[in-house]
Amino acid sequence: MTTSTAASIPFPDGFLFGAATAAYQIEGAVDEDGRGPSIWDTFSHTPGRVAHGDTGDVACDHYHRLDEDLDLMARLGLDSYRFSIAWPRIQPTGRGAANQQGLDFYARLVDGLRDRGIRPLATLYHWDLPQALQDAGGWGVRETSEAFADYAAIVGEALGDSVDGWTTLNEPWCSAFLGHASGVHAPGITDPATALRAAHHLNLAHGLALQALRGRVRGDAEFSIALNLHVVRPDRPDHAGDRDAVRRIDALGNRVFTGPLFAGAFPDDLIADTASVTDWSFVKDGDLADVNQPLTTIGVNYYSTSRVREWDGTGDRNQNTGHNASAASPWPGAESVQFIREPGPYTEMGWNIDPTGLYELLMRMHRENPGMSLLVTENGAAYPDAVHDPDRIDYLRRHLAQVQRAIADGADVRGYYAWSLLDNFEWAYGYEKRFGLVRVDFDTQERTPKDSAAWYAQLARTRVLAG
Ligand code: IFM
Repeated sequence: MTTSTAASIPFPDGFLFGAATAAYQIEGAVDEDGRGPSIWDTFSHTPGRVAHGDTGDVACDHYHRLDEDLDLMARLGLDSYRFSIAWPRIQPTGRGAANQQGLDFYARLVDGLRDRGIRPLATLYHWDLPQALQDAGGWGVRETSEAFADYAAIVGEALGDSVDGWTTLNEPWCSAFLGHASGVHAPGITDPATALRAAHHLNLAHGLALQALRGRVRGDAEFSIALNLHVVRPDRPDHAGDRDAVRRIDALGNRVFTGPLFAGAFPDDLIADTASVTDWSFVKDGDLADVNQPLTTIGVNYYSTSRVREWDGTGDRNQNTGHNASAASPWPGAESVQFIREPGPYTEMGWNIDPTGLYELLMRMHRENPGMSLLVTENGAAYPDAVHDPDRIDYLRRHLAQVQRAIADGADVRGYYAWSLLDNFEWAYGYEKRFGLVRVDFDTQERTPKDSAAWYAQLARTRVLAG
């Protein structure tokens, strides 16, 4: 293993410099042109769920400012744009006939990207489940996975000729565990057993959607899933209890997805850890084969690391996790784990900055899945509202140096998507946290590229990491 950061070596030919967004975080226009309500509409309109009562009703008004935003991407010289398609725009209740106006919007987006020489990378699901499906059980029931395959077929049929890359799900860990265990994301459920059911049904949805896409989309299309895998460190590496805490979080945060997706099996230790919560009888014969479909690419979303130790029953058990200090653990099978605040520095989210975690994750995925290419489908940082944002430039530069290091050490990393193109609706934090390369004034909707946008544009042009 080399340790060079290769700062002045150009990124490989064809390496994609992109930026990412998600539908509910930027589009607004939540009740226009036939869009139905999603779980995030319901959640954000429920008092107390989102900071300041913010909602995605208007967000960045991207739905009405599509051409302006496409021109902005062209000015930044992006090679690729990662966006998500809002399921409730395509099927307002999550089932039945397609809403043509919804499809037309994404056709305009994709055509606008191609006209500007920007490769579209479409994510089918970035958390905005149609509310009607939630009312019928949401990710707790397998019918939602089946409905997702029908949705994927509709979208693949409509856009399959012009989209280069398809990502099925964004961060299913958040959908399953933040949505159904800790409840800080929509639909706000706090039931660990439902979280595990949701994890399985998300995996199943991914596999069924891939089967639906194949044959409907271009033969050379790439297929991926974007995972926010955890880089977990033991607080006391010599302590067996802390190493077991790492194992438990690795099972619940990572292998609950990578096991079925890439090896067609749930890890035995996860099943044992969670035996008091569920008997896993919701996994039916044939499901794991359906989940374990060939993929071309693994999408890696990375922001920070986690540190854990064995919980001794005292002190703050959830440091730096955004959860109540003394609350019972929401994590099934990991009730004995304490989260310890990582050393700083931190971003505005309170997340520690450790670029080596990205390297470790890329190398792990490379080792465990030889032959698959990798994309960094999200990486970026929230900082206080400012157009001059040297901290963000530093964050991006240091993480991109670790991407180069992983490439130098053999990982087939094909691209990097900065999170995010625009300041946007940061889920339960509302508009308070700004991740954009481009500042958005949420009163006027004026877009102002930050210094980091100019820096990133230069990188996309020169392909060399400056200083
Ligand atoms: O804004 C989110 C995004 O929707 C999913 N990944 C993490 C980002 C920052 O929290």
